[in-house]
Amino acid sequence: MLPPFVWSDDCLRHEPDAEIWVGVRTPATEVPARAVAIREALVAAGAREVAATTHDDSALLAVHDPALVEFLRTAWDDWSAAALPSDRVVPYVFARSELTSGRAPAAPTAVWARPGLFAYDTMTLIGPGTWEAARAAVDVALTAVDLVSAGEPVAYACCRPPGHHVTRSLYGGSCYLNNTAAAAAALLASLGGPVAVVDIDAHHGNGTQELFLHHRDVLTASVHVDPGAGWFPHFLGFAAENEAANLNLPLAPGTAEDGWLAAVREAATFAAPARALVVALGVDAAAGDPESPLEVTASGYREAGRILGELGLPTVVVQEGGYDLDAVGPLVAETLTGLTR
Ligand code: SP5
Ligand code: ZN
Repeated sequence: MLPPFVWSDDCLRHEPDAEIWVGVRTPATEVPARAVAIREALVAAGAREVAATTHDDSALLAVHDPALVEFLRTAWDDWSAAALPSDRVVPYVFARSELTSGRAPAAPTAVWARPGLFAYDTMTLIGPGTWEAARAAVDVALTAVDLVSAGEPVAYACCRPPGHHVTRSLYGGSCYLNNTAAAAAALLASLGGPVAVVDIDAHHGNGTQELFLHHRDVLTASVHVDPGAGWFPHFLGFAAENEAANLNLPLAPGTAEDGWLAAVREAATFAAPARALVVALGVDAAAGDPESPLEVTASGYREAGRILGELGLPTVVVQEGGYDLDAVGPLVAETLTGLTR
């Protein structure tokens, strides 16, 4: 028996089409078909679908700067009204804090300069429907929290766009709002702390780490490909960032089952003192995924689910990455099967 999964059609409204990588427009990999494929696999496996309900902004504003939320809410309308020669919102200047010696940067007059206040890469484009989908993804995650708060042992948020790369005020890495962090904040409010976030996406959960770094009631652990080997998010995700409430477990490119599961076990041990668990479930660590060099199999994902399920904690699973369209559905189904007890 699989846990219930939460769904919103609005998550399909974000169609980035492309990402700008090294200055070149390349095809987007974070596409609506990902969520459709996962939903299909879960329905085929007999999982119960629960419609997302709308939530006010309180959990969202517990983790994000209101200025980021307001920018994302209005960015596409402002951009399209400016009739720029680009069909997506993309930054061309970046308001780095050292540019202004730490002073708050001026609010730019030009619409085309505004993304530089909040974006940290050029790959995370905003178009029509991006806001609606990103906000719906938060509602999906919070509805999964509601199910678990009401006594469901495990619930899965089938959401996109993903969220774990977003900090309090900066978006990037194909992410706009941090669904995982909002779920952790809501779970902390409903069940009490500490809450643990175990992030098994192939990439470091940098946004979630930075959001909760000094928050003793949210333990964050991340198992990911070593950014020091040349992988996103490049600037962080190293073991040197570990402290009482944060554990990074970077792995060499090519790491398969054994090494990955050993790290998942370490993350689970770190999470064990918590009262509730959020799993940031990226299935991009699988062999064959176009965005990562890790080599985990479907049975490895099932075993990871089993390891995390053995903690016996109320558990919200939030979808993050995973870009092999033929594989993402079965990988999520395997993980949830392992988690079910
Ligand atoms: C949520 C998530 O898994 N985000 C990962 C974003 C990592 N993207 C890094 C992309 C680096 C360049 N990709 C080249 C392929 C161009 N389509
Ligand atoms: Zn990822």
